[in-house]
Amino acid sequence: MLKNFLYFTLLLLLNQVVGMATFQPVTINNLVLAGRVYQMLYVGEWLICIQACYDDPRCTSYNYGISAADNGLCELNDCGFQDWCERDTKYLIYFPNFVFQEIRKFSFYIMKKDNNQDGKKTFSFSGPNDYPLNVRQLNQTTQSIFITWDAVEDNEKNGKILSYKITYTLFNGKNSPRTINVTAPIVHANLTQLVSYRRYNITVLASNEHGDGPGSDSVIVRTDTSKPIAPPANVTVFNKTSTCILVMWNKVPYGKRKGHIRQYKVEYTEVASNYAQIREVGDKTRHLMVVDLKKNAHYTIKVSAATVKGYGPASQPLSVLTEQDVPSAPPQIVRAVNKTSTSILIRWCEVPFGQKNGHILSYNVTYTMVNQNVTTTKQIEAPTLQVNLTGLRANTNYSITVMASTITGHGPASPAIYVNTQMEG
Ligand SMILES: *[C@@H]1O[C@H](CO)[C@@H](O)[C@H](O)[C@H]1NC(C)=O
Ligand SMILES: *[C@@H]1O[C@H](CO)[C@@H](O)[C@H](O)[C@H]1NC(C)=O
Ligand SMILES: *[C@@H]1O[C@H](CO)[C@@H](O)[C@H](O)[C@H]1NC(C)=O
Ligand SMILES: *[C@@H]1O[C@H](CO)[C@@H](O)[C@H](O)[C@H]1NC(C)=O
Ligand SMILES: *[C@@H]1O[C@H](CO)[C@@H](O)[C@H](O)[C@H]1NC(C)=O
Ligand SMILES: *[C@@H]1O[C@H](CO)[C@@H](O)[C@H](O)[C@H]1NC(C)=O
Ligand SMILES: *[C@@H]1O[C@H](CO)[C@@H](O)[C@H](O)[C@H]1NC(C)=O
Ligand SMILES: *[C@@H]1O[C@H](CO)[C@@H](O)[C@H](O)[C@H]1NC(C)=O
Ligand SMILES: *[C@@H]1O[C@H](CO)[C@@H](O)[C@H](O)[C@H]1NC(C)=O
Ligand SMILES: *[C@@H]1O[C@H](CO)[C@@H](O)[C@H](O)[C@H]1NC(C)=O
Ligand SMILES: *[C@H]1O[C@@H](CO)[C@H](O)[C@@H](O)[C@@H]1NC(C)=O
Repeated sequence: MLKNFLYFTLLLLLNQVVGMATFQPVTINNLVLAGRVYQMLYVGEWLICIQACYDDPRCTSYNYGISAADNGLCELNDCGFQDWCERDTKYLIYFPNFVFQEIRKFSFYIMKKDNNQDGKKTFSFSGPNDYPLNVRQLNQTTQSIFITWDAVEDNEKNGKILSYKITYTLFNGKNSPRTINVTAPIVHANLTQLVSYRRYNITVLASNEHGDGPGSDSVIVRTDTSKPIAPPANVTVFNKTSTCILVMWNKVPYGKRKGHIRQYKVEYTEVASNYAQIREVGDKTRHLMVVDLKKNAHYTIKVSAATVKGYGPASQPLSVLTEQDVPSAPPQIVRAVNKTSTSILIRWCEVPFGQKNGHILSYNVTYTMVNQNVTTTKQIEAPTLQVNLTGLRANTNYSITVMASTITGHGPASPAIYVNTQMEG
């Protein structure tokens, strides 16, 4: 029966219309494909019937009544006969003055076959057979990932690819995935409003007019590093002395680092002078001994952490007062007045500011009869800055020193001054 078919091609016409060189259209006179008609049209010209079939991706072939008597009946079939579509001729029936033409490879556009339990072939409209290949990142910022992919292969499309659906979620995250659609033939997407330095799990699927195809394998892409958004935790000061403090801290809380922590910075500022100094340590170290501090001075301590993008916020300033120490200088300008034969009035000035090293509690005035080598000490409570030494011997050479004390002890003695008491009478 097949040998009787008259084949001729409208290749030139169809290649223009269908744009498909790989498929050989088949035209058969006086036969129609029965049972697969899904739409009937009356058209004035054969070309309109071809165009109608071409315009509808579901249309694989058509039957067209050539004679005037048939009024230009154009039947669109959702099936052809060349490919899977039942090579036996039971659908092809003799019908004079009609022409049957198959214009596309059936499976190219529409259907997908599968075998159900009783072994019969069934046909159904379906989404693409395959997923977009080579889903990959082109670049990323701290809050966006720009991805692209390859179009689905022609013979897996099952129709015309209309859009791609990108589903993305935090890797191992518990949030429900987000989805965006892009219209084919665009094969890229910019996923935005992401969180920095987090891994995202991205899949892409293609959709045709019948539905979605399978999702691609997930690709894992990390957004860029940014600066930490929180300071190191639990900044604490240990073992402070008058000139040293040991600062310790914990890591920046997980999720707030926004990248690999490269280093830490300890900033310490002497409050009185507002003089700030900075020390940096590597990422493995989470303590710093700050030395050469002023004694009995107020400092504020702040710690911050840096990624490659820079430092994040500093911790809340921690106030520290260094410990007191003994004064590092004696009371200044010690003077004596020898008004009487048994007394000497001693006056002095405070230890210079900055050398007190703490709160001056008292002064010890030591006086020695130079010739007899007899020493006496009087303790004077601060802030008094003078003492009347009484009960002295007349006309005697005394050496006198003064020293200041904090809670820690006494500082150096002032240089000795020598005073003679007045003659008796
Ligand atoms: C990311 O890649 C796209 C496509 O190659 C390009 O147009 C864009 O400028 C790139 N952006 C950055 C920030 O590199
Ligand atoms: C990545 O996404 C896919 C599809 O959404 C999901 O099946 C898979 O479990 C995800 N993997 C992780 C680690 O989140
Ligand atoms: C994407 O397209 C699907 C179906 O075409 C639709 O259900 C979904 O709402 C769309 N999603 C977005 C974010 O536009
Ligand atoms: C993606 O969006 C982000 C944020 O809007 C933007 O900074 C980035 O340049 C965009 N990337 C591309 C490749 O357009
Ligand atoms: C503080 O100093 C003491 C004694 O020197 C030492 O045993 C202790 O470990 C130090 N504490 C810290 C936190 O370094
Ligand atoms: C801060 O210290 C508290 C109490 O010791 C502790 O529970 C917490 O885990 C610490 N934080 C960090 C980030 O180490
Ligand atoms: C004073 O006495 C001390 C010890 O008490 C002694 O070291 C010192 O040399 C004596 N000085 C004089 C001038 O005698
Ligand atoms: C100061 O003088 C008092 C009284 O003489 C004495 O007890 C004390 O030890 C002296 N302090 C110092 C630091 O020498
Ligand atoms: C010091 O004490 C003596 C004896 O008590 C007294 O005569 C003298 O006026 C006093 N000097 C001063 C400055 O108070
Ligand atoms: C008191 O003694 C010192 C030291 O010995 C001496 O330099 C000074 O001249 C003496 N002063 C008087 C008035 O004798
Ligand atoms: C105080 O006393 C007089 C005599 O009365 C001396 O001449 C002075 O030298 C003395 N002054 C001192 C500082 O010793």
